[in-house]
Amino acid sequence: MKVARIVLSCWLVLAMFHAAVRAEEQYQLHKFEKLQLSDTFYCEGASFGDFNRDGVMDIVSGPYWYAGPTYANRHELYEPKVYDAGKFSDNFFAFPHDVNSDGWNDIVVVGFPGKEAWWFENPQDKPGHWPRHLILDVVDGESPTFTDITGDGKPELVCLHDGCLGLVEMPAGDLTKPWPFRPISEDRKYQRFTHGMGVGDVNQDGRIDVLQKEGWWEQPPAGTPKDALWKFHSVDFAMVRDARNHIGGAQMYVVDYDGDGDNDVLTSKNAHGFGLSWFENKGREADEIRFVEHSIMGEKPEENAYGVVISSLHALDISDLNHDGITDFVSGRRGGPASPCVLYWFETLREGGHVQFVPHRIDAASGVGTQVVVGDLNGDKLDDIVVGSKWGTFVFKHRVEKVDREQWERARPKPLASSASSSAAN
Ligand SMILES: [Ca+2]
Ligand SMILES: [Ca+2]
Ligand SMILES: [Ca+2]
Ligand SMILES: [Ca+2]
Repeated sequence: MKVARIVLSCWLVLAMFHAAVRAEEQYQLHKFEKLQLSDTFYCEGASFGDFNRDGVMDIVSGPYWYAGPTYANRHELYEPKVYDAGKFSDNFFAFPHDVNSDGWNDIVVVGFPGKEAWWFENPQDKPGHWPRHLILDVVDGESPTFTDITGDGKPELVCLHDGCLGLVEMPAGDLTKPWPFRPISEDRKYQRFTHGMGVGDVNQDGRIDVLQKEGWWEQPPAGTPKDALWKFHSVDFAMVRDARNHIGGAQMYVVDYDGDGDNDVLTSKNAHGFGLSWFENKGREADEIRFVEHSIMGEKPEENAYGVVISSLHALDISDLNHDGITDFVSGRRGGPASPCVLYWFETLREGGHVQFVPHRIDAASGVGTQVVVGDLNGDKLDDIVVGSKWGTFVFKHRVEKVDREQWERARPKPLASSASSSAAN
């Protein structure tokens, strides 16, 4: 009895503690302080890494890296060229990585779709432009990525080339010679402006798979010969063409949104139009994972639970921004300064098995390019946002403001009438 009472009182204290923690977490506002590093259109993306080895994260966007923590001083990687915001630049993605393992972060740059990927070699604090080395002459697709999906500890450039989906792996030998491309799909006549791609373990076998707008490619088990093609699983993630023949979104993500233990998929539907959906994993049927689409946002306010419409979602990144254990995401509109370009974070909520995405507006004069990156720049455990777009280069520094319940409720995005919100969730 005594033991039971002690257990019970411990449990009560614990429950009260949890309630207090939850209440405190509930009344926090997530604010983002906008820092504009440049107002010039040099590139379509940005990222961060420590490029001068002072232990402080720096920003890379287009021809410059900006030294943290103030980003006031910038340094050229290569000769800058200014682009017309009505057109496109020659720099779509920057992926910091110590390519040559000399302890200094280099930068992999993917250019305009159908053009080259390069790596810029960090000159180790020496002045002048960074030596540039060709990785691949033609990188097709609009959302390539550079990350280790094979599990060998070295990142691969995941992209389209010669009509195929495949991997560009870092060679064991001379890294300054072009790197080999290895197809993982048959020739599907993919072209340079193919939209929508992501990586993630769709079937949870511990091997990272690759997703595109029309399905996913299953990475074979370790030890499979490297020239074996990956098994294709057809799923209509974003196959609806619009009037201008646009099809497919941007970066696609594999996340268990509904918390039922299996992996779901997030994708924008049309990187030059409208639509954003998550696809609920419904388990296997005849040995194929079946997905059911839930629209998050369409082209009319009534197609979003909060009445939000954003077009041209050409870059997304995921992170648990509010530390509630559920992965949120960041996206926005890609476009020139002629019209407003918003940046949002979408807070993922699970209530009674129902998944909701609460759209929080961060800004309306930056948007995204083709790459938006979320990560902790200053070590305060709050994920910040880095944007390179036609509007320039931006850092959105994340901070948390503790407020009372009334202030919190006032700041909360308001859903449309409940009938609209329940229909929008279907
Ligand atoms: Ca630094
Ligand atoms: Ca897998
Ligand atoms: Ca799930
Ligand atoms: Ca969260």
